[in-house]
Formats: sequence, structure tokens, C-alpha cells
Amino acid sequence: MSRLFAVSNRVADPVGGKTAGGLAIGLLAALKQHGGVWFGWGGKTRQGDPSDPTIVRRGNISYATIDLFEADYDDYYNGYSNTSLWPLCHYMLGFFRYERRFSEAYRRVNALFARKMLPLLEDDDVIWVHDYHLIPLAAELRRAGVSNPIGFFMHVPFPNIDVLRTLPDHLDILRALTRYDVIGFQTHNDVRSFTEGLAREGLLQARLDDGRFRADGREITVKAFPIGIDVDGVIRMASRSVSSATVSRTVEGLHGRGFILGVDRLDYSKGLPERFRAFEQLLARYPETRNRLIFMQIAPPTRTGVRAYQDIRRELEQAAGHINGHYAEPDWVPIRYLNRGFSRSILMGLLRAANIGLVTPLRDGMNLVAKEFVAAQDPENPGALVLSTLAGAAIELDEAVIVNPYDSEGTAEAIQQAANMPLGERRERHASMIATLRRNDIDAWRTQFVDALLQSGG
Ligand code: ADQ
Repeated sequence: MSRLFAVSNRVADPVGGKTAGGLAIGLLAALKQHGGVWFGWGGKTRQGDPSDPTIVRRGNISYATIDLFEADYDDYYNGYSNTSLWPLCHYMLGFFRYERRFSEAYRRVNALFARKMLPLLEDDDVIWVHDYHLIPLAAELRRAGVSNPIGFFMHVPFPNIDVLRTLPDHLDILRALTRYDVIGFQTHNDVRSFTEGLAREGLLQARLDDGRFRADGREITVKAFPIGIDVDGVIRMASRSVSSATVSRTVEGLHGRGFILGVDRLDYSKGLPERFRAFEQLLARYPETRNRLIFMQIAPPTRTGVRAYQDIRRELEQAAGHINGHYAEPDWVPIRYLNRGFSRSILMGLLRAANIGLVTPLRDGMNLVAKEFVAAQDPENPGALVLSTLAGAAIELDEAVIVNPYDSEGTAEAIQQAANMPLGERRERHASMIATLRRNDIDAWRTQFVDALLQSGG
């Protein structure tokens, strides 16, 4: 059997940590099943040429990590990846910035990844590259003579060509993607955006059968592989952790009030200010909800080197302070805002304890929290999910209460609907969603992608 060689910007902490990031959570779950190599940046920078990868083996996974050039890190990571590509992919052009030095550092770091990977590669390795930080990696590997199958999975949305064209070097990005054998996206919409982009830029020569295309002189497979979760793993962890000291204390502290929970990285794409406004609308428009509901938002800071992430943090602190200041009573504080990470076990326990999961990103490739919330519920008395129509997850989880996250009044109505949903309806919706999650779990995601890669003949 071929060895799976996965590559992403960061690798998950091999000794386990409070990893808050969908890519790391998903890829770790996928790799645990059959093992393999996970190659990426270890989190350190250095001034001289980075040394050879450090390899740590844990169970059936070898974690190979490298350092980055100090001079490139900021422009590659905070710059091109997270100030150019991230807002572009999330259709949030107000946050988009571009400088040529970002793009140059991006290319240099991708070349470095290729150089450091080469000595570790074996002939029958299947290479699986993850996410927007590493789009040019296949081109670099091909240039170095690598002929193994190379696949790419995009965890975030792929923008429509009219939006993509905002990026001055968007043609390089499209071309670089055609150097992969299989290009996977979260949804069919993303597949359509990409293939239309190729067509509009004159890079698409033919549409073949079964998701295959001829583009820029190569035959590629382009398909949707919606990422799933380890359903039974989440169920086990959530049922165990719901009676842990922390979760029990949290539940006792609610004194029988309804518990609304949001769990997101602190990112402007997650719609947190809009969500806070929706909760404020709920309290204003439905006075009976006051002192009856508690909204807990867990949001650990990420990408703190990017200005927009510092701004959103301040904005949320102010919003929480303002709403609490206005509505709190001596025995009730409406919003509990927790600006830090938690162990996965506590998170899953809290998700199980929640009556309403509030998942309202302004745009999201998939959103694993929505899936984890559903899996974590007690099937006998499940909570209700309020989910943004602009998250990839809304396509599969269509039994959630679907909202447009920009419409705070509509989201307030949806929370009110979820808070008053009869038990029978909650059970029905939950049963249907859990069946969907089981049909397309994390194992299916990995198997389908790797099979497509093996069949690609790359
Ligand atoms: P993210 O944008 O990181 O992922 P998401 O899919 O919700 O978003 O994944 C977050 C993960 O981190 C979840 O597994 C969650 O449980 C965990 N997490 C969140 N907050 C945490 C905290 N405070 N402490 C510990 N863990 C926390 C990107 C894309 C998504 C896509 C995923 C996977 O942006 O659209 O679903 O990759 O492909």
C-alpha cells in the first residue's frame, strides 16, 4: 500500500494541545486511521537557511517539521496567506491587501517546502497538500522531478473568478493549481468557481467525464470532497466529558436557563459581531428571553500578527461589554465571552450541554463546529442548530435552522424558534443530520480523496 504523505502549513502538535483549527483537527483524524507522514512548519523561524526536518514519530504518524526563514515568515503567512488569499477566498474584499513582496515570500516559502520534502519522499508515496498557503507546491515539486501523484485540498471556499481577479497574480494561482492531479474542494459551488475561472482565463481545454478536465495542457480531476468528522469519536468524547467537573459546574451555574453556545476561532469571517448583535436583537424583541437564556461564545485569538484580527478582538470585547452592561441583572449576565482555547474534551462536553448551537459565519468552506455540535447531542433530548446559509456545512445539514448571518433580526428569530422547538421536532431533525454525518464521515473523506488520487494516474 502506498504511504500517505500529507503537507500543510502547520502540523498538529504531536503531543496534543488545544489546537483550534479545522484543518489540523480534520487531517489528524484522517491520518490516525491509516498512518503516514505529516510535513509542515513547526512554528519556529530562524535567520540562516533552515536545517533539515525534525522528525517525531507518535503512533502511526511521523511528524516532520521545518523552520522558516525569519525574513519570509511575515510576508508569507500574515501577508500573502492571511491578508491577500484568506479575505479573497471569503469574499471579504474590505480586508484584502496585496504587496508584491507578499507574493515573492509566498513563492520562496513554497520552494523551501519542496526542497525540504524531497529527501523524505519515497517512490510510491501519495502526496496530499492542504490549503491555500501551499498552492504553488506541486509546481515546485514537479520542477524538482517529482512524478508521484499529488493532490490538493482547499479547506476554504474558492472565489468566483470576478472576485479572484482582484488578486494581481491570480493567473499564477490558477495555473499552479493545474499542476496537481486531483484538486478537491468542500462543495460543488467551489468546483464550479474554479472550473469557470479556468475557462474564463483561457486555461480550460476540455471537460472530460467523471470530474476530469484538460487544463493548461494537463489532465486533472476536480471534485467536491466535503470534509466530515469522526462521528463516533465525538459522541464518545462528548458523552464522557459532559459529566466532567468543568462541564458539570458550567451546567449548574446556568440554574436551569437555556444555554446557547458558539465556538469559533476569533476570525472576522466567523460573523461574531453580527452574532452578538443578533443576540442583542433577541433580548430586545423578545423580553421573555431575558434572564432565561445565556449565550456563551468561546473564541481563542488566532493570527494575532494581522491587524484585522486585533481590531475584531477589540470590537467584540466592546460589544459584549455593551450588551452585558445594558441587560445584565444582579443574578444574570447574558453573554459569557471566553477569549481562549479549551481542550477538545471540554469543548465536546460543552457542545453536548448546549441547547442551541449558534454557527453563523459570514462565509466558511465547511465549518466543523456545526458537525461536531450535531454529533455531540444527546439523541433523546438534542439541542437545535442555528446555521449560516453561507457555510459549506449548510448544504449537508439542511435540517438545521438556516439563517443569513448578515440579517441580525432574522438570526434573532431563528434563535427564538430554536429555543421553542418541540422535542419531537428536535429529535427528527437531529436523526436526519446524524445520518448524513455518518454517511460522509472523516474516513469517507480521506478514502475518497486518496482513491481519486491513486486513480488519477499522476
Ligand atoms: P476553521 O476555520 O478553523 O477551519 P472549523 O471548521 O469550524 O473552522 O474548525 C475549527 C475546529 O477547531 C473545530 O474542530 C473546533 O472544535 C476547534 N476549535 C474551535 N475553537 C476551539 C477552542 N477554543 N479550543 C479548542 N478547539 C477549538 C478551516 C475552514 C473550515 C473547514 C475546516 C476543515 O475555514 O471551513 O471546515 O478548515 O476543512
